[in-house]
Amino acid sequence: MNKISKRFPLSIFPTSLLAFAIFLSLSKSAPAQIQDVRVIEITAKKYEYSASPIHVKSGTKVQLKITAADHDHGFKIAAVPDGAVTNGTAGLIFTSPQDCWQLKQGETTTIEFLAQASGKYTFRCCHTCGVGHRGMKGQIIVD
Ligand SMILES: [Cu+2]
Repeated sequence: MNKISKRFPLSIFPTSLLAFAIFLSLSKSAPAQIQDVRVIEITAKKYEYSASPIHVKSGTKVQLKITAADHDHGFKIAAVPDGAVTNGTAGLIFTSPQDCWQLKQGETTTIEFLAQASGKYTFRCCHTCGVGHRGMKGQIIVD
């Protein structure tokens, strides 16, 4: 009798370990089920982004994969829709916000955000790339 009561606490150990393992496997797989990520490939070249405009549905998690084809370029976009006050409620929620993403020639840069509020979001080049630099822009339209 005395022997059994001494062993009892040990028998709890494997059970709690198993519960912990189940918890870990569940918490790992959960985020993928909540949101689908839409991957959109864009090419940046003198002096345009293709394709543009880009339409996405509100509530979509978006991953832009931007490849600078011919030269270094940049990517600058406001988190609020065109015409809204700059300190207004963000419509695009960026995973890692940046003022200007640098797009290196020949490389692909990934920019991730949640398209939360509908509207037009104009993006433009923020790396001086030549005579047409100022006109190099595109649009994301959240429907
Ligand atoms: Cu430019």
